[in-house]
Amino acid sequence: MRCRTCRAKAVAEVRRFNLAFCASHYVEWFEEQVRRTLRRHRMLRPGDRVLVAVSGGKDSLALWEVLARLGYGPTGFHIQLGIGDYSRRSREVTERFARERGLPLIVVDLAQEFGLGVPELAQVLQRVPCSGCGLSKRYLMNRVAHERGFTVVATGHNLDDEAATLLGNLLHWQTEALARQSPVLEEGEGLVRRVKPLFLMSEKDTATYALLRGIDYIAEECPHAEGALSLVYKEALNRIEAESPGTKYRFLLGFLDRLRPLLEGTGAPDLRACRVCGYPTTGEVCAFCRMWDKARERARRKGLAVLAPAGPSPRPGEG
Ligand code: Q46
Ligand code: ZN
Ligand code: ZN
Repeated sequence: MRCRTCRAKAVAEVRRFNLAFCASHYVEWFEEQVRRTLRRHRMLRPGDRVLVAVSGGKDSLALWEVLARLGYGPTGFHIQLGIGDYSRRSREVTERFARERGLPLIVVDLAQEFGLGVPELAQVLQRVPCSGCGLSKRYLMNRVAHERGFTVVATGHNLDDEAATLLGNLLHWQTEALARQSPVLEEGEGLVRRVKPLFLMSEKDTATYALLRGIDYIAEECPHAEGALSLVYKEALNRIEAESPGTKYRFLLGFLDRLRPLLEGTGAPDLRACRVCGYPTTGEVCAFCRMWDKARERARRKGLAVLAPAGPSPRPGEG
């Protein structure tokens, strides 16, 4: 195999497009693809301040790297979830990445700010860890971005993630979730725009990019990811992809081009300000505030050490 640009020996292949590249032309191709995605979907606009959600895995670090190289001056945002060694190593890797590249990083420690880490939260709520964790991550990304004057949050979701989510939403006919599945979620009152600049790059593409750019990332998955249905969907799609390269790409793009426009506006909930935190919700009190209130109450009754919650932060519009 030869590089399609310079004919040197190829080291990386992109099967769905039948392309192969040497190391330097692969890196160039990857960054150009992301640049085009940003432009085509108007993800980042003049004057934007960009916050990148960083777990320490290959996708989020690759995204941070590309956005920095493209000149967007992104700030990293890492949540210390308190999941044992996995969280400790994730934080180390993220902090080292920021330090080595001189990039700004914001870290929020869940246990310090709200009193419990993800495992204790799951224990007191008697729910799977991912439910409280996912809700907290989504909420905090928006709130921290809003409070600190960022106009957009970028996440490292890749093609494999998005295709697996789409498959899951279709298998369970989650029509509201389907209507919301988009590479760009526009801003609203108290809501910062959310974008997924890597949504057309596969997991393998970002892993190759991270490797060729010398990014040291945490390869292990969160221990709670094991057994998640999303992994089963990914495996199923990988089997189809191996037989028919390009399936995931066509599956996702076909949905976004053909089906999603028909769902536009359906299931868009009426939002109002949460009585406690002021951020948008469909009910009186948002799911985040309700969950943490219940968790802290139960933890107190069980005699688990719970720190006082962080002091009030500015409500949307006041900050
Ligand atoms: S970090 Fe949190 Fe994930 Fe771990 S507990 Fe589940 S949601 S699996 S991306
Ligand atoms: Zn080349
Ligand atoms: Zn709230």
